[in-house]
Amino acid sequence: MEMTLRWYGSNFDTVPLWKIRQIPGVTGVISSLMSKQPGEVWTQEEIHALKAEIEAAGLRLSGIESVNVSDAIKTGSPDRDKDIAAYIETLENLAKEDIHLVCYNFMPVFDWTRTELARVRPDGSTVLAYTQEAVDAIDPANMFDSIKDQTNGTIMPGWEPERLAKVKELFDLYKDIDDEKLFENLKYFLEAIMPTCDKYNINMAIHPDDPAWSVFGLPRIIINKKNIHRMMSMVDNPHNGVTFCSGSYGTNLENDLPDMIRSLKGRIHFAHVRNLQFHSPTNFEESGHLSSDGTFDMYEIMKALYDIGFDGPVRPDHGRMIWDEVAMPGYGLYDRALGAMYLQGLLEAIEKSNR
Ligand code: DNO
Repeated sequence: MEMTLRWYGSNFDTVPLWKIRQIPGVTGVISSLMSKQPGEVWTQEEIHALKAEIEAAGLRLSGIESVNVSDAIKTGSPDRDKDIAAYIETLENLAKEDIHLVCYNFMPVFDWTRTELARVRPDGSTVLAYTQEAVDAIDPANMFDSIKDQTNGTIMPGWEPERLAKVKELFDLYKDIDDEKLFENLKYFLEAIMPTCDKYNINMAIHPDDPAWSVFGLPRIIINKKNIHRMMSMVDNPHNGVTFCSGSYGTNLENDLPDMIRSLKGRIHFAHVRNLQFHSPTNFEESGHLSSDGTFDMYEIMKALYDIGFDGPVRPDHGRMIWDEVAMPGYGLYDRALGAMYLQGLLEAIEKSNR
């Protein structure tokens, strides 16, 4: 496993690369061209510049999170083929720069959804949190307004203002799309891109829907073991794989995380490992990574990844805001660095006890 951190690029991230470089064991970053809209081609020059900047800081560009999929592709509208062609061109350009891992999602309208970005915990740290009651009480058009004062001036991925300005239109686009239709559109997309992935050895890693159930009546399909296996068998190709995100699948307490990991042997290309603390099945917050700070057994999660021979990039995920840091919610330096060290500690112990 390669320990990495997510980095949004110097125009978007509050954390500079040199600080990431000083976290022991972190050798790579997972990054993106944040200014690109879905459906736009990423040129080889742009990718090269990103990669060169990361390498100049002594790190590796270990993969992309995300090359976003357009709503035309997700809804299967007539112009989807144009967007798929652009997506393929981006994949080719990434491969020319020797990048072989692409994380993406197939969530309608909203990417990940949280109802609080700065819930205060007893130790004074602040964390991202979710309650179903808050979602049920809100008009989706006001979703962003309800949290916008808590973003610390940053633009959060999936919550870009230009996208949220047209939430109503987006809901209209998806009004005839149910789970079955979304599966069909995902299949169409994957079938179209797999020849390119085969040719250039690109691993596609779908990110789960977060939370792992329908919000605002929208269909959500990448939510549990059954659906993820359906997705993999409908386009049965090792390049059609998953981002295993413990914090997203873990939102549904019925998901047995170590069991899911074991069932996905060979198809996990990327891992996000973090913990959640539950107050009820639909009220949770993003705790520190340590097992005893939340609900999940982080040892069992890392052990399952180790046991299936997972050797791709792993990253700590959303961290708490601690020590007066001001950063993009979930993506400060300090708590993610603690997470990276803790996960590596678990891994060292697992490796040595297996010798
Ligand atoms: C949230 C992230 C997601 C993820 C995308 C992948 O912090 O985990 O925004 O990057 O869903 O496309």
